Amino acid sequence: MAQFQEVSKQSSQHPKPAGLVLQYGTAGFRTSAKLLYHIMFRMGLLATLRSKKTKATIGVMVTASHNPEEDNGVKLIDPMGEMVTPSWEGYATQLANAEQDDLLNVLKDIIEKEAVNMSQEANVFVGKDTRGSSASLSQAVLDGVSALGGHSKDYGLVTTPQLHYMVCCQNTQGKYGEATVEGYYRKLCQAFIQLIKNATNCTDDQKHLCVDGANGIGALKVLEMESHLKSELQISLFNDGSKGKLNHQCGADFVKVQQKPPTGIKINPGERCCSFDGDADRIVYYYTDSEGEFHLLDGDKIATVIVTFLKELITQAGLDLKIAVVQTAYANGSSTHYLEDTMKVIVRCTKTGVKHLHHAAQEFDVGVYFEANGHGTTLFSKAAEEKIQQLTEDPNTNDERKRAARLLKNTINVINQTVGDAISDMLLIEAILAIKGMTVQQWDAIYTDLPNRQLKVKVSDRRVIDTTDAERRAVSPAGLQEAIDSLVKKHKLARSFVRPSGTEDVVRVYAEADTQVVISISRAILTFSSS
Ligand code: NG1
Ligand code: ZN
Repeated sequence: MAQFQEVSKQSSQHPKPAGLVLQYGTAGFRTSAKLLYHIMFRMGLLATLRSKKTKATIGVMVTASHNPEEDNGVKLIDPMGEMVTPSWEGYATQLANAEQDDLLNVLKDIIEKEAVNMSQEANVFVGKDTRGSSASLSQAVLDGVSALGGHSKDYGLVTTPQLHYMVCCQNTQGKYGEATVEGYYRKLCQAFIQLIKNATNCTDDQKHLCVDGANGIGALKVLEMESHLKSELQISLFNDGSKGKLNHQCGADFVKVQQKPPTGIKINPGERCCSFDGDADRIVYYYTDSEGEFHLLDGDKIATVIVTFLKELITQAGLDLKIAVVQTAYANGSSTHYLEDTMKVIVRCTKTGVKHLHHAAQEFDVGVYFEANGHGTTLFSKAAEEKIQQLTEDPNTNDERKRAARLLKNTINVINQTVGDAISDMLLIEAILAIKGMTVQQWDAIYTDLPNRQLKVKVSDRRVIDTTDAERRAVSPAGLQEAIDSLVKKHKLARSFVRPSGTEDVVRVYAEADTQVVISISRAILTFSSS
């Protein structure tokens, strides 16, 4: 077939370094940019097959999120804007690792297994972040799509969540919104402005926010969006990419892991600040107090303020909806206690990686999911959205219930339900704080985080560690869990676990307690992995 000849010809221009083995992990493929040209071409091929198979538009995002500038990566987006389905992650790995002369065989194998109709049309949306390597890498994706005769639309520089949004809009024939960046700003900002009308007595001070753009795509997009906000939110943008290096000493990952403010930002005591990561799918908030002490409001605190707001509105609207918060093992124990004991909401714990949280959240009418690192969003079931819509239109509903229903409707519209989105999360949080008349200090005081540490341990083979119970317990190597248990037992309110990272060649160690116990626990792991 002519198509396959074209694939052969073009793939030789994107040759695979012999022997290189990469895996489609929690964040897709991610490594040094110079090793990724063949991967990008092949993901263009795979996205085209996926599009033919699903008869829908598929997305391909070129980014390495919070990784250093020199790295890059790629992720596939399924028709509803969600992460690609696991069986196709497997195909991605097979295709990526096929040696040059075996590529067509692997490709044909996938076509056969999935019974892909090769005469079906294919559409692929492509986006990229601001890395130096992203332009040529995304061109390789486009080459892959055209080699198999697919159509592509290049969105150029977009945040990861913006591309997820475009894919969803396209495949729902505009019901979710218009598949353009302008359409995205219009939908989110109009909803934000409607919400903010309910913030009586909001001062100019409260409308001000410092944003650390991580010297990445999020900074560009905040600038693009500003005019749509009609001064209802006044943003001072730092790390806008004009001077500093992407993610270097800044951004959400740096702030969360280092538990300190990014460089390149000027913050006055008490001022509300937030940091995006390199592709703007994560956000964390923070401030410094009058003593100069740093206070972090991470994904757990974000989930808490969102669920508090939603629960109040749902009660006011008189709706019977099942609300849950989905977390991972990294959620601070204080947040879990507060949500379960004080807020009385259902809390679920899943494995690390947003696709797991996303799926768990889909089981509820309202599912708020956040990783502690600030990646998350809120999902509303179709039935919940319909009930809310009906209430806004019901002539027999009293004013209080109607107001709550309208607020819920605008809340739904400010949220990007396809994936965690720093811009959308920021607008939602800003609206909530304004409506509740809540300062960042009051938000922070909802509960007090247990002291915690997260560190990486390099071991010879991280796969020797296997876990269970949403990664909270190690089942191998033998004796490791017992060693952790005996250390944890010695400290009040202590909890600790280890798991192999899905994105780096390291083991991650997490510990929380009323004192810092992590050092002794990581020592125990080192002893085990070297024995
Ligand atoms: P790994 O490397 O598997 O811990 C990290 C983050 C995840 C998720 C993925 C994808 C932590 C502890 N882990 O996964 O939450 O965001 O990267 O980017 O933050
Ligand atoms: Zn990211």
